[in-house]
Amino acid sequence: MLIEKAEVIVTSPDRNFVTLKLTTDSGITGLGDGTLNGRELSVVSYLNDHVVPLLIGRDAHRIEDTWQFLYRSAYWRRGPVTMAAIAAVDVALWDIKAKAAGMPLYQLLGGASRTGILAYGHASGASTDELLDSIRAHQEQGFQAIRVQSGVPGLRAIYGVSAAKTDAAVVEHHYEPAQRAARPVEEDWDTRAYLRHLPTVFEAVRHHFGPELPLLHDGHHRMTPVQAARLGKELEPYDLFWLEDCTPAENQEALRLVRQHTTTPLAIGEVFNSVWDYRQIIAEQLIDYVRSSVTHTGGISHLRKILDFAAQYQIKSGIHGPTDISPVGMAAALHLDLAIHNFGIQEYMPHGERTNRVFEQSFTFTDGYLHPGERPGLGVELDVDQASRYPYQTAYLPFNRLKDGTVHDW
Ligand code: CS2
Ligand code: MG
Repeated sequence: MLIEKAEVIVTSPDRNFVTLKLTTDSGITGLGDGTLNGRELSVVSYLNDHVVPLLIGRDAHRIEDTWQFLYRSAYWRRGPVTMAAIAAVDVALWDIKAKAAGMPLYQLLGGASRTGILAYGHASGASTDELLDSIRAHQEQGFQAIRVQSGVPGLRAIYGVSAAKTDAAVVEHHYEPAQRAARPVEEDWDTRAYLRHLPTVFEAVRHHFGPELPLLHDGHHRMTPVQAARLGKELEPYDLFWLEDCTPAENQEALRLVRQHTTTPLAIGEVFNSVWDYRQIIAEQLIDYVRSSVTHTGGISHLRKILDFAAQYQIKSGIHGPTDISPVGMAAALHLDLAIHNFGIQEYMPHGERTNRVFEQSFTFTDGYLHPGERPGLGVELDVDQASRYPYQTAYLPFNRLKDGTVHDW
């Protein structure tokens, strides 16, 4: 079964998405997600100019060989653009193989290891009262695990909290951090104010919702190691499911200091793009959850390798699933979530109505659990007519400046 056609489809229903569609000489098609928030066009060029010409005529069944060819023949290795492009090819080929086998993809990955995939939703609020309402709204939608992000007194707008004063439930479903503008938007940040405020937020949340509800928080790369150690320790009484991206993890040794001071579980990796980014923090058990998405780590083939490596150190999955992972990338995650043994939890930010019209999906969300469905392949089809209605729009993630004007991680 040979690859006959490869199309890179860019569409922007609720936000920009990059989708690779492969068509084989048997007529079977496959989809892969290559969306890289704020740098989508880089992946489009990488695919169109340097990958698509090499795919035509290749045997669609040779997934591993295609992966190794694309990874090694480029000479320049790793990085978010390269690995998102390779991921799009990898996932499209897995979609094709599963359709050819007449099975949902998870069956080719070892079959189901569980009946459902525990999801967590994104509750947030500029104030603690708004946050409590958002948590209630997410519980009413069925979520049984909830990420908590709060505004900080004195700061205008910060990551994870929508500036719009709309109904919390609706806002969270359409909170899209990338903003459609010619330049990135500047937001403000003050770590000391954040560190003073956050424990009071979790005190209020535990007071209102009790000790059982799994709560997560995303530090979003903004703290130094000692600040992360302090926050992890101060949040221990609130028994978090995880504290995510507590410090920028290019410096992997930094997690040793955090680990020495706190037993709050740590999740890292959504900006990582290969197993080499994880080598030290997995081998030294400096984290508890692997945060990468299928889309940003070279696809199902490579993220599976990372998760199998992590399993040897009792580290679990926490696959990245914000709205900038397309329904194709999300479906790939769900098939992997269902099959692997060391599953932890799945992030789930529901896409908007326009996106769901472009991508027809078979997954379900019931009582807090996701399931990819039983359709052959990924279970996602792209409506090219709908997609053509929403052309690409320049959009960037915000960035932070401190009070003195210094640029800071957002
Ligand atoms: C966040 C992401 O979901 C998360 O954990 O870190 O929403 C992140 O901000 C976006 O994916 C950036 O594009
Ligand atoms: Mg995150």
